[in-house]
Amino acid sequence: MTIKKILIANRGEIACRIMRTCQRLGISTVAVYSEADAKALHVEVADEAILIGPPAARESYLDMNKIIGAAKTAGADAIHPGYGFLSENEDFAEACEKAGIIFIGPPPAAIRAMGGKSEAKALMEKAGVPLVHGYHGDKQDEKFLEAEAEKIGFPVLIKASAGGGGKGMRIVEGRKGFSEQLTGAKREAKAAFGDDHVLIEKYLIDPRHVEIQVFADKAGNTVYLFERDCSVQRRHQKVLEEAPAPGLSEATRKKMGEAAVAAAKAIGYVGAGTVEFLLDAKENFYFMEMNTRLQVEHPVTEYITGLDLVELQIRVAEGQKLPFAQKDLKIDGHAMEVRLYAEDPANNFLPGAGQIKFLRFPLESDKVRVDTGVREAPFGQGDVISIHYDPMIAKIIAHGKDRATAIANLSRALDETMIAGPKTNLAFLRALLGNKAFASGKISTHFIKAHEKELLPAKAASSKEALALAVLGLLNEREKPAAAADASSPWNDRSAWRIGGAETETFKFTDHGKEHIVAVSCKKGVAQPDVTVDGAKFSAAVEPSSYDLSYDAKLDGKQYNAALLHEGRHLTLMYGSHHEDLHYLDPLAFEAEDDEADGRLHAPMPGKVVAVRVELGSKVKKGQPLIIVEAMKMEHTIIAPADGEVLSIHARVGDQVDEKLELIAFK
Ligand code: MV4
Repeated sequence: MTIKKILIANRGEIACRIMRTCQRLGISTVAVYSEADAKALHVEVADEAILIGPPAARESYLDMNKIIGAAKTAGADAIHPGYGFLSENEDFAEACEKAGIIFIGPPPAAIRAMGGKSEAKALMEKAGVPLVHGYHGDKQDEKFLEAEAEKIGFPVLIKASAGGGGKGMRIVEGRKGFSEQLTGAKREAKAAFGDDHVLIEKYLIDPRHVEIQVFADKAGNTVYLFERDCSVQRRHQKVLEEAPAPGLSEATRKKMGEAAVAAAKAIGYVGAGTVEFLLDAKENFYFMEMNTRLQVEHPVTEYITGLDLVELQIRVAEGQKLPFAQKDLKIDGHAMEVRLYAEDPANNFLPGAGQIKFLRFPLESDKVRVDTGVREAPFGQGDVISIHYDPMIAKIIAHGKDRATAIANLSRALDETMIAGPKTNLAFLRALLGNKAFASGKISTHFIKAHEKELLPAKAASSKEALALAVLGLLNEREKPAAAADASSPWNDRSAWRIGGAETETFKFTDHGKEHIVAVSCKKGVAQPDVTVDGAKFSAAVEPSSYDLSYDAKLDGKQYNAALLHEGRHLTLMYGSHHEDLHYLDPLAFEAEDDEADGRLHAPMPGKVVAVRVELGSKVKKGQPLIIVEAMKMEHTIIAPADGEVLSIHARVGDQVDEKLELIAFK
């Protein structure tokens, strides 16, 4: 059977990534999309696209009937589920089969076997895969579980059997806290999964998360494609992944790989899967769970093996045998991936949403790869990061001959990356790659927590160089035509610039409570102005880009490529590893744009008001919580920016609020 047409039951970067392989193989692609994604990249890239419903995932990307219906309408032979959404849903896999459509993934029974933690552990125990010492049986009464915990030895970890992502997980230090923690874990598990079954394990103090990529064909050939270290995460959300795992011995690599293959064989696995292990400092490893799908971080494995995992998935689904055996596989160099998220590291990583106003990714090469589902946005018309879906903007992946080279290549790629609009973790990722402890390979699941202070540096005062570059950006912006480039535009006539204008112009900024003055004189025209920042003179040159907000600049002979986004008094300046928010006292912008100055506080993102902690006329202290808004599964607290008094409140508990809606006025 050859697959000629695939429907991709997903969106964003993974949909685009799957289509890239399909195009190379000459397979036609069908996208599905919600109303929120009508103009999304994955829709544009696909050969055909079918609208499947409103923005809410439950009514579109998670609705099996709509997806199978779309596949039938389009006449697709197969469905690729990507990851998330329906990728690990055995009912969906079964429904595809019933409809005569190939599900590009494992058999439904294999998905089911790994669906529950307790059942999976029992199967793995039989297959000889190492487990963390613990109890994963059916008995659930408290006295019994407490006795088991005692036998295991504290500290223990209570885990929801149906769980994932740390939900329903509780560490218990000693006998005293056991009862209370068990009740808490069961309550959380019941609420999150409708199932309060738990298991108990010895708690490993500071493990690494190392997972093995496995691949199996329908003939029973099963191999491992080595490991990925995904220890660098926060709150169970992966931030950086790499392959191979730093410092892992060949002997352990082989043992882990063989254990993962045994795990896959025990459940009759077919296709791409990942067996997750915890690894301790002595290289003991323990089965955690198996993900029965392709994973977000698969590109690092593609880099070190030279394989295209999506192509292999398609070949296996067609019934072909794996074109290699274990002995043919070798690790080539080192690969590293970071996840660029719309989130605000300075505000407890609050997930972000909103329009991308400027976006530049690094050039791709044999060493740098970018997987994204959003677009470069000329003149501010970028894609919108929607609250309905995951806030991941892109994965940036680099390869090198060794770990240090991969880090250097990835750092350079991040320095070529510019994004303005929603707040992102880009500076955090740069700090991570530049961190000494990270460079030494001393990573574990507690790495981010242990190094949080170094990774979240306080905002430094803007340099003279930054202020000069910002002003060059402002000059450049004035010259930019509103519409597309026009050869006869006066913009292209560099010599005519500012005829009749003032010889010297000043620009004012405030930064860290200080005023800065930048003076510009354009005797030789805008292309070569003299720029003076707080009295220090630079000879400058500026060369605009004809297609976006960026420009090439020179300051005292040093070359920069920069981009400037100008929104009233707020400037976003990006160059090299810098992303600076500058406060420009634009004479043309209104004072009232400044929220904090006039004490009007707005919703940080669309969401629901879950608590109002103050009343009209309340006297509040700086930092005091005022209103709590729940959005994207997290609570966000709006705090008083200064001491003051509440003048008005515009939201009640239960209100659905839009981004930028004024919630409270404050004196
Ligand atoms: C553990 C553990 C320590 N000891 N189990 C977290 C998610 C869930 N799937 C399993 N997890 C853990 N299980 C024992 N017996 C520590 C974690 C853990 C973790 C694991 C992988 C990646 C990040 C993590 C962050 C915190 C805790």
